[in-house]
Amino acid sequence: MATKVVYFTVDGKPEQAEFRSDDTADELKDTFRAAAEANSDDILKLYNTKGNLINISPKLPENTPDTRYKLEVVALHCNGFPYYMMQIDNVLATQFGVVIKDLESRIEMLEKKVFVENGEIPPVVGELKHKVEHLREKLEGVDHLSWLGLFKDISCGTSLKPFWDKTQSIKKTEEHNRMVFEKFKKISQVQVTDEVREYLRKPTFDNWQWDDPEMIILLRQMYIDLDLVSKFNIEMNVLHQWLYEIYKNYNQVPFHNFKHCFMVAQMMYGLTWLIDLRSVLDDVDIFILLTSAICHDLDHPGYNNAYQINAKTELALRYNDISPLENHHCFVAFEILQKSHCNILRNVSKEDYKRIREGMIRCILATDMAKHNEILNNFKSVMKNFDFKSQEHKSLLLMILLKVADISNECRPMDVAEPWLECLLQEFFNQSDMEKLEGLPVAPFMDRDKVTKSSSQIGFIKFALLPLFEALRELFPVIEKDIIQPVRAALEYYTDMQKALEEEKKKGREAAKQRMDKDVIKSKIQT
Ligand code: LUO
Ligand code: ZN
Repeated sequence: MATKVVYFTVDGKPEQAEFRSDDTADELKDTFRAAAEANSDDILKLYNTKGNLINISPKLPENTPDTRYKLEVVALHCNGFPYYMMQIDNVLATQFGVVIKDLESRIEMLEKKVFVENGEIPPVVGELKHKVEHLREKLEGVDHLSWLGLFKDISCGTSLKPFWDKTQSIKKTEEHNRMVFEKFKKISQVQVTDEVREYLRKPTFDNWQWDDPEMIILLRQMYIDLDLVSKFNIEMNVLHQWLYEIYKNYNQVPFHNFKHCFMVAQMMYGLTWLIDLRSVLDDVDIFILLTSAICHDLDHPGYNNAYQINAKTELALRYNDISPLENHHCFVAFEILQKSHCNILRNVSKEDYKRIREGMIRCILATDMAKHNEILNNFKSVMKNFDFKSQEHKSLLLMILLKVADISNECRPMDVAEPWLECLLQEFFNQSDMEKLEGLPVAPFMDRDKVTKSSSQIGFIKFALLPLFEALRELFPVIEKDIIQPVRAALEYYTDMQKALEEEKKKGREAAKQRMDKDVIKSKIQT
């Protein structure tokens, strides 16, 4: 019986295989599997010298050592990670089309096979088709996926390069950062007008009118106008470098980006003046509040703790599922301060540094909403006889103030707050789409098929925002008019929106019922 020899590479290693022309395709595949040390359910892909995928069968034409085929193994599953995600690497544009086609043709074959045997297509095949279609849409439009894997080590012993690619993530590009820094340096010589400095202290401040370099200047202004630059001997160029490092370490995600950092800092700044916090807190506490607000979401990936934990990302692993994101934000904040040229703490005393570090860690970790009720209850318990001399009472107050600033969008004018809700829901929907694709649990308030703006806000305002703000009002009644009233107005706005939505649905149901009744009557008349 004639035998054939084919030459190929696997993982860059030269191999050759000999087989008989009456061998079956599977036997030939097993030979290739053995050469690639792949297991039985891995997918094999053979490319000819032109880079085209070719079928593995005994009809495979013989070749020579210098026209080798290239064999690739696609691990079907690895750490529960579906193989199509393994395929996505920096040659995404060339490969993923093949992977999706691979998937679609396999489903086609499966559909035919099942139809022939059972005379029908079971729903599961239809669902699989839908999922692959959805995946194609997601991947074709995706620009956040590669970030997803930045904290997910998926190499797990396969020959495939990890699919994420650090240049292709939600990180800002070098030229984008340089352009922002150039404009920032240019305008940093300009004095901010008194009118803008006044406006900057108001909860009505509208961030949508300002670009990133301008917001960096306004953050600098906050340190100047709170006398923190002088009190902590911060050299101006160090402050500039620190603000620029902060800017670079916020990512291009829909909600938890540099604008959110600015908004939380601006709300903290506004509360400082509205309540006159400097009359009850010392400079170190004021510094902790503003600096924690600026640092509190550093390097946020746009996927929350539940995702990090369920998807077993590197962050969840590193922080043992304990507030992985907030721990990471805090780590990045102090990693930046390790660099002398942007260390705004480099001239503070050892004891001030210790207080500042302790205060920032406590405040940033307190922004984990999973700790919301625990922190609020602790604060309420000390509220009864709050002692501004007690360090424990004051540190609870600082945590509450940062939490208030962090989730306070709804106390802003509707045309400032509503776009923020859209950004938030966009980020939540990106996450829940990905969770559906990966078969991970999906939180109802993130599911695009379940959430409406009004439904998400009514519950949130009633059960998270108002209880928090009303607790703070016990200590500082001055926040009633400028902070709490606008939130009540927002609650009314979303309640009315919800009622209108329900009316619509009711009308829709009634119209459908009338149509049905008419059809029934018509059919009765015809029979
Ligand atoms: C609360 C929160 C957590 C993570 C990320 C963003 C937010 N924020 C908001 N959530 N920040 C501001 C807002 C806001 O105005 N609305 C909402 N609304 C919905 C989506 C919601 O219910 N969020 C929510 C509620 C509780 C929770 O953990 C207990 C996490 C998110
Ligand atoms: Zn935040």
